[in-house]
Amino acid sequence: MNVPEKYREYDELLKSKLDEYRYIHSLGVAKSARHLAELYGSDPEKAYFAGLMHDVMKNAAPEEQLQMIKKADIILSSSERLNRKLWHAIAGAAFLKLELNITDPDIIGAVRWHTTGKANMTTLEKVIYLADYIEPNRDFDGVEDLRRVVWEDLDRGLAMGLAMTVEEMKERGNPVHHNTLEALEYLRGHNHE
Ligand code: DGI
Ligand code: FE
Ligand code: FE
Repeated sequence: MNVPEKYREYDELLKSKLDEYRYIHSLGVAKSARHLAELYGSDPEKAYFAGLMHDVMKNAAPEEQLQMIKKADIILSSSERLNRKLWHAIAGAAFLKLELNITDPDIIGAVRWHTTGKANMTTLEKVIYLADYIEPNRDFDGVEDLRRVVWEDLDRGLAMGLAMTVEEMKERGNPVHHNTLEALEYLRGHNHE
């Protein structure tokens, strides 16, 4: 009903793998990603699909996530191994590649980097990172400000989203992943003109 007919089998898969909260969030990310892609010149269909699938491994048991990562021959860095919140993005990208035979590197990258971001992101990667942050079901202090900036300017929105994550991690006493810091530094280095 909610998801276009051509994605029906993926919709069924998500319904079987995700709890209701995460499923509804995924639909929100898909729709926001499509709108952002239309606005910022990325492929709207790829954006919808990547948004739909970005959290596909989020509700899987940690052991299952690690298994999927191992199956894809990915070796986690020590900082990634220590933070299991980061696993679902890596495992999700591996799942798309290995189980769904998705070969588009931009779609795989968008899922892979949706939690931390990284330096020099593609437009699709930025779109998924931010759609995850501002989809309509998100409700946290500052989300309205972030939405406004994201709809005005993708890179300023990205810098704001990344900075909010850094602040949040500091408040919670969690280590900030180096990819998140590198994403911010990269944007700062490219914003002097
Ligand atoms: O999967 P979602 O909840 O939709 O969102 P997400 O993939 O951005 O995951 C958010 C979680 O990941 C949240 O609990 C905080 C954590 N996280 C994001 N960036 C970092 C991080 N945790 C650490 N330690 N360091 C980070 O840089
Ligand atoms: Fe996620
Ligand atoms: Fe998400």
